[in-house]
Amino acid sequence: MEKNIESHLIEKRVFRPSREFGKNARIKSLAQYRKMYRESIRSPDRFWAREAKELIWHRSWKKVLDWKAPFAKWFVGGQLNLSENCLDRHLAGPRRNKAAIIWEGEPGEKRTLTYQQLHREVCRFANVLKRNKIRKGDRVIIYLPTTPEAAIAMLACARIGAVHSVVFGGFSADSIRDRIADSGATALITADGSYRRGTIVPLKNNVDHALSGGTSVERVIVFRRAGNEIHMEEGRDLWWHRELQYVDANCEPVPVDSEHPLFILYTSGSTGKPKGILHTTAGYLLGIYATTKYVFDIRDEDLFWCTADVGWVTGHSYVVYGPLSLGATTLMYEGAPNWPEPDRFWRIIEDYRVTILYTAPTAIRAFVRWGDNWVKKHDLSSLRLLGSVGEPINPEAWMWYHKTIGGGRCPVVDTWWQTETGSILITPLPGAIPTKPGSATLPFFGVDAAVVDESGEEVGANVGGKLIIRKPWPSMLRTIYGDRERYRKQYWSEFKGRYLTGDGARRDADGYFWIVGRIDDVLNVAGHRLGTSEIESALVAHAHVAEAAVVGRPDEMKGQAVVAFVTLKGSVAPSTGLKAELLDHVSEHIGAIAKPDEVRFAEALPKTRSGKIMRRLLKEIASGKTVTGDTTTLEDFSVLAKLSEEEVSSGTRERKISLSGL
Ligand code: 7RM
Repeated sequence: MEKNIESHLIEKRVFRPSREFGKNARIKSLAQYRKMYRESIRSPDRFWAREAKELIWHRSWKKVLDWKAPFAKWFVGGQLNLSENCLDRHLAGPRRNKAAIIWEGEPGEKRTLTYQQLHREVCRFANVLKRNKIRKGDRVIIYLPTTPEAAIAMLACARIGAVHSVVFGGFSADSIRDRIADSGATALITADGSYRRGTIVPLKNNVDHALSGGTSVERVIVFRRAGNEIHMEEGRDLWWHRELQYVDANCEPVPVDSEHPLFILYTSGSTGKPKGILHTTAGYLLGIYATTKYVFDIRDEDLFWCTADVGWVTGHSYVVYGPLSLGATTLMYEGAPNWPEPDRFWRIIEDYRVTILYTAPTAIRAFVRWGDNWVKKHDLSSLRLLGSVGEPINPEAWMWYHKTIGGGRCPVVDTWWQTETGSILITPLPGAIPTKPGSATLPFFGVDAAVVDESGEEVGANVGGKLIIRKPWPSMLRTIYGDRERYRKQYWSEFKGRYLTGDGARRDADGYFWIVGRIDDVLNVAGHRLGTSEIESALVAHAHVAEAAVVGRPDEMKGQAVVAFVTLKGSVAPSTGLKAELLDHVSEHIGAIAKPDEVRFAEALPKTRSGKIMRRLLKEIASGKTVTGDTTTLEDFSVLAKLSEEEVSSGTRERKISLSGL
């Protein structure tokens, strides 16, 4: 048996929910959370049935869960419609004229759609889909910027039972073509262009390339966003606004079975072709409904801003479906966080008085690097709750977020989940669960999470291992589209009947989860198994470091040598002296075992479109190889080229900022 992952960085700070926050929250105390959690694990059927009764159904379910591992069916026999749950049901009362979506474009345009208006637009666009022979079960690719039209297109698909597959607007023609081929989509919805850091991204152009040579796509509907010159293919391409002239605003929601497919979202496997993660209707809706309600404790008065792009699962669940299913107001922003200046987010929060902000560690680390002055120019006193998602958040970044953005008064919810899980699985509840910087804390209701060793045995406190989920949960993926065998193998075969997350983690003596990164990234140094996040967090805790990525390089003596790629804050220049200082710093914080064998200063780190550091590529660079693996999810190719140069010259060159997925 392999050794367990060791933990050396122990965080001692604890932040208890304020009495004020707890008083108003749905879950008010740790005791209340524990009681409900116990019930949700002992009697999941009862627990989830009670939650599901808050949704609207056309036909009630006969059975809550049918589990023939690894295939789950939730709310068997039930029928419902997701767009009806997000729209129609809010029209009867005072929410009818409340803002559903508040949108700001990168160039500065502002739009607000009330629930009534959004309902109308969704009905009209659903009629456009029907007019173009798109039927229940058909797959539709959505390749749009983060605009209300993205939400409208998604909800219109759901209204008629079509299955959407949103492709992130930063992806290339090749990625679109692969996703069309895998899904067999017959229609595609796009825009002429979108704005990114002041320039126009030629979305329609990319689509033309993707479709050249022939695909299953017969119809392309084009939303005019940027006004750039584009080609319209006769007989295939139609303008969104022209199509609207032919339809009325009456479109009854089509009731679908609970297990009717809702969407396919592609994620890159670390190797091989992208996986189409399939989510179905009732379970997914319930997962995002319950987490938006309890984790963000969302209220009618809130303005909720999740900064994710709609092309990422976080955009699906917490920009669109979660907030709308609760009748809340969701803010959408199209562009980059540093356009025209690095204070765009803080400007938006001040202008609209955002109350809940949900963003990613990669963004938070960038804000730290850009400096506090950009924040201090703005009044952020409207904020009451902060969230983080996407990567482990380094304790120093957490502390900065809490103090500088949250003014020390906002709870921080570090939410762990995956495209596959559909909704948040491990997270603090803001009025109930004390937080520790860097920990996602405790499992959400119904989530039976554990950390196990190679043989599947649960490990003791502060011992690292593999993070698994031992019971099915409503918003779990149902399969990899078109490949049930890959689904079984990838997620359910290592420990039979248990879901393998692929992440490494440990639990501390309070049962809190600390995610230490992807299992593939775990280092093995002289027989010690080390998670990457702890060494990275120690580096980020140094005053001059903005970001760090730690990887292993084969080493004859030690098995693996530790290589740290480090980016520095603002005006700090790389130097040999600083390298030595960083080595000492890690030794002091964690111990000599974790001390990097090599520190390499970099201008930027290679990241996925959603901001996750791609350690796999750094591993190849660290061992002197050329990069061979899949790089289709890489945000900025120039970063790779620069990293391969022997050493970054000193002095301050302008840094490329890679945050397009936010
Ligand atoms: C929502 C999303 C999933 C992977 C996951 C982790 C990492 C996400 C956290 C986190 C530590 C967190 N979906 N991850 N959230 N690691 N703490 N709070 O990110 O499919 O794109 O990625 O992201 O490794 O397995 S995803």
